[in-house]
Amino acid sequence: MKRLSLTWVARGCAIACLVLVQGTAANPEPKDVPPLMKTSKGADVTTVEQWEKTRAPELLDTFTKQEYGHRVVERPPELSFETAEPDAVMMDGKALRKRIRVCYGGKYGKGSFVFTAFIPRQEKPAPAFVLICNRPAAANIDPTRKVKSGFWPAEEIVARGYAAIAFWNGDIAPDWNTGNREGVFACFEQPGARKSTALWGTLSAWAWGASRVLDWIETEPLLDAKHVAVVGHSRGGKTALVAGVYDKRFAMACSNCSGCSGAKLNHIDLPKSEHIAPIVKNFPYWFCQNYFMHANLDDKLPFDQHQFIALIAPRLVCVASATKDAWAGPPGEWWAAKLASPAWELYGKKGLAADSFPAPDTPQQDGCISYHIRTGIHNLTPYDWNRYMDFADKHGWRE
Ligand code: GTR
Repeated sequence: MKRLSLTWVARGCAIACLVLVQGTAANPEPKDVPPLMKTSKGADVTTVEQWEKTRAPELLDTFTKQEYGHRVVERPPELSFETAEPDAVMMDGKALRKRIRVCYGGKYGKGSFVFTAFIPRQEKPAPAFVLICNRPAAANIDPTRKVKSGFWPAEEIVARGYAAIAFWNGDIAPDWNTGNREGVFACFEQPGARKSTALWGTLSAWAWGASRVLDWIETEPLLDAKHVAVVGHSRGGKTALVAGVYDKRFAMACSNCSGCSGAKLNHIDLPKSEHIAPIVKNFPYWFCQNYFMHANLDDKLPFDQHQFIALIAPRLVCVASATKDAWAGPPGEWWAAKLASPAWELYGKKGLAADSFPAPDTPQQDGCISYHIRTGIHNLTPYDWNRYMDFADKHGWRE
């Protein structure tokens, strides 16, 4: 009897220690996370100057070469905007719809895509949300509004005083494996096999498309180009972070259920979540080829997604998860947001101002990083949109 109880005491201690070290199964904690505020030479980063001159550039270089790839073009010299359809007053007179064709050309070809903007009819230039739509366009971003989808609740966005702008990712580059030879790639890269393993994948290409929409926004007096958020869900949510990191003109990036290679930290044990091996097997074309060598090394990666999110500081970031979306790894998404926060602190701001993973449907929005976990499945819903707009309101976007 005595021996038995001692065994149980020992077991209890062991479990308690494990919980302390690793967190509970429901609330796992990260392990061996690569440092954010230490340069590759081991110096502590304590000032904005060190961050901006040394640490942020070296992190950006790492993510460019190891994960998302190097863009062969940013804003191309040959870029123009055409009216794709005459402007129309819609939504019971509440919105002006513009349909714009972005035309671009490179050394090897020309391309174009059309996006839709619903602009609230108001006195002041409107702040805007640009959706990178990764779902079928006709069913989700219908410019006629005959088909309405919660994925892009344009009427609600306009009613809250924001312009609702959307484009379809497939118009920039196809979401299947063409060896990155079609879409925008084909205009700017020499046809044939790629010579470098560090060239951009489609996540970066789609984010490039969002930046071209922003180029137009800057020309449109009805819009407030200083207050533009980029939004995406899942692969689009990964893309929204890429857009926010590579284009500092975006004042906010909203990464909805983005998971692996988006907002999810890799240095955390979430067995049901997506890891690098399956993502690079199923979607090799999303990344640069150098990313493939990190398959099965998630917890040994010398870099991690909190460092990527940190590159958006001191601008605004929203990270969101859903309770039934284990594949995206919600605790990993929360932890990446949390561990990115010291970058905001350098600027005298707060990142994610919360100490623990929240209960469902209780947004954490006190700092410059917003986090919420919605009850429900992997999706982008009006609930998520309203939290993003709450956050923009909170930061004075409509004042
Ligand atoms: C999944 C993929 C995820 C996520 C998702 C989506 O198949 O594994 O990384 O991006 O697709 O985009 O819906």
